[in-house]
Order: sequence, then structure tokens, then C-alpha cells
Amino acid sequence: MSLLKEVIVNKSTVINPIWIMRQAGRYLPEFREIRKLNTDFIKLCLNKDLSSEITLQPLKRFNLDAAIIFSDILMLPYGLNQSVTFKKDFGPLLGDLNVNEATNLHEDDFIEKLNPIYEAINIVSKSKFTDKKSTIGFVGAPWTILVYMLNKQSPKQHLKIHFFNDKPLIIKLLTLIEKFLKLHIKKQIENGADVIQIFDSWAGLVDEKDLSFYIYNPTLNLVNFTKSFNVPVICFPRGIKDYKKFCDSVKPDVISIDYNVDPKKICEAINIPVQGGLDPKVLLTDYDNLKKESSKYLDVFKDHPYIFNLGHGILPETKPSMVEDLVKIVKDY
Ligand code: 1CP
Repeated sequence: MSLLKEVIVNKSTVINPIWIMRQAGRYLPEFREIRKLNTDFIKLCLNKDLSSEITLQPLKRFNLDAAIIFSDILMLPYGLNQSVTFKKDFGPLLGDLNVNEATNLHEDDFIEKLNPIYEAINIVSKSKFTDKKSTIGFVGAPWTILVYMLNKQSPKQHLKIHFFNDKPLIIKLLTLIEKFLKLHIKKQIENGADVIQIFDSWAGLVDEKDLSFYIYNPTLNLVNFTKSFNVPVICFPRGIKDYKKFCDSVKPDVISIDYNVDPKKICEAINIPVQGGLDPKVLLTDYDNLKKESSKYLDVFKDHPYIFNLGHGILPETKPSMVEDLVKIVKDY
């Protein structure tokens, strides 16, 4: 059993597994080398040899306890034939969505389009570098996917809220998104993902009164679906105000917290395993500060099942040596 599963399934508190959100990425020179030669990000995600190699890069360097497949949450709209490109220093740009065409899309066509992702998961889960480690598959939560599909760019710059007044369209899209997210989860599990993480990066944008409709209900459906394969599911509802209410409503196996959350309060309020929290900016400082800040989380969760991780993705400016230090601090604790 992987250390992640020891914490999730057996509720172990004596080990400290660690993996890092966006661990395969731009802070690694060996990634940047591959990326330089592969300017089309989507194509890179669909190159099973390169995407599996990139996935394993951080595991070859650091004693991490899980591989997370090098892919993107926006592969879902791509699979539904909505174009997705990445503009430098701007982020994703999505094309028009043909709702009727997407509604009539055959599941086999979706699978065929995304098949290299599943093949990459297969390669990664069988690699000697993931021996006794977890292979994490992931999806974006329905709300976050809906935001990108309608907004067609990151809501960081601008959120076009007028779309959200068209309730019939929203309901149609949420149903469509849920259907294909389930398929995407199922294919990842069939190919060797033994843990699923659901990223709800824009959960913090939803009004309190709309949480059940946009967040709790659709996410609960995915959580129940994942659990039906006996595979644990980690939820990361970034920016949500009431993590306890989220856990009571959605019932994930693990809750991943962002860096604005007080770990002490979470530890007291929530009895399921917790993941993450450390501000990625701490990795841009120095060793002493890294030790101090990471020890805060290790101290608080000393007697609580806990998976070490950051409170959001690792920043591209991070020095790989700081990641090495962090892994050592966590493992030696
Ligand atoms: O090299 C590049 O320029 C591409 C940068 C990049 C990378 C490395 C993007 C574009 N996606 C990824 C990989 C990725 N995305 C992974 C790989 C596995 C790993 O963690 O190592 C994962 C899990 C994601 C998930 C993802 N994509 C999220 C959820 C997590 C989060 O960061 O909040 C989101 C919101 C996306 C959309 C996306 N893809 C890429 C960017 C720059 C963004 C964010 C855009 C925005 O700010 O709205």
C-alpha cells in the first residue's frame, strides 16, 4: 500500500507522505527543456511518451510519495471539441462551444481523443519509480470547468457573469460536464490511477446561496462515482469559506486546504484526513523559514491523518533545491 493510502484508508498518523501540486512543471529545468521543443501544450499532454516522462521527472529527483499525471483540467473541454490554447503570460484561451454537438458527442469519440492521457497513466502506474507509490488521476470540478467553458479565459482577469443568468444553459452544461467528467475519471482509474483529486480552483467565486447548486451537489455526484470504484478521492475547493460544511456536504476521503486556511481550526473542526496548506511562496524564501513554516503544519497535524502538500501549485520561480529540502524536512520530522 502507498503511504498516501496508509493515511487515507488506514488513517495513519505516524508517517508523513508528501507530494506537490504542479510537481511536474516549469520549476524543473528538465521540464523546461522538453517544453521548449514542444510549444503546443495540449499536444504535449497528448504525447504519452513525453507526458509520462514529465510525470516521472519529479519522482526521479525527490522522494515524493505520488505521481500526478501531467495533463490539465482543460483537457475536458478539449475532449468536447471546444478548442483550448495557451497564450504566453495570459493563460488559457478557449474557443466557441457548440453545445448541441457536445451534447450529442459519442463517448467513444471523447475517449479516442483523450486516449494518450490514459496510456500515459498506464505507463506511469507500472513504472519502477511509482513502486509502492500512488498514481493520482485528476479532474476539474464541474463548477471550475463550467467557468472556463463559458468564460473562455481565466476568471483571474475577468469573469463574464452574464452567462450565469441563463439557467437552462447552465443546467444543460452541468449535466454534460458531469457525464464526461465521470467517463474521464473511470478511464483514469481503469488505467492505474489509485487516487483521484478534484480541483475546484474557482470555488471561492460562488455565493453562499449558490453553493449547493454549483459546488456541493455536482461534486458529491463525482465523489460518489469515484468511491464506487473503491478509489479514494481528494477534494480541493480552493477559496471556499466553510471547509467543514463542504466536507459534511460532499464527503470526500481527504480535504486539501488552501494557504488562507488556519490549519489549527481545520484540525479541530474536521475529522477526515487533511492535505496541503503551505503557501507556495515559502519555497521562494530560505531554508530556516521553510523549516519554520512547514513545521507549523507538521506540528498541528501531528496526531491527525495528514498528507503534506502546498496550498496551491508550486511557483515556476522555485529552486529545485528548496523542494529537496522540504521533502527532507517532512520525512525527517
Ligand atoms: O508550461 C506551460 O506554460 C504550461 C503550464 C501548465 C502546466 C504545467 C498548465 C497550463 N497546466 C499544467 C499542468 C497541470 N495543470 C497539472 C499537472 C500535474 C501536476 O500537478 O504536476 C495539473 C494538476 C493542472 C491542473 C489545473 N490546470 C488547474 C487546477 C489547479 C490550479 O492550479 O488551480 C487549473 C485551474 C488549470 C488551468 C490551467 N492550465 C494551465 C494554466 C496556466 C492554468 C491556470 C490558468 C488560470 O490562472 O486560470
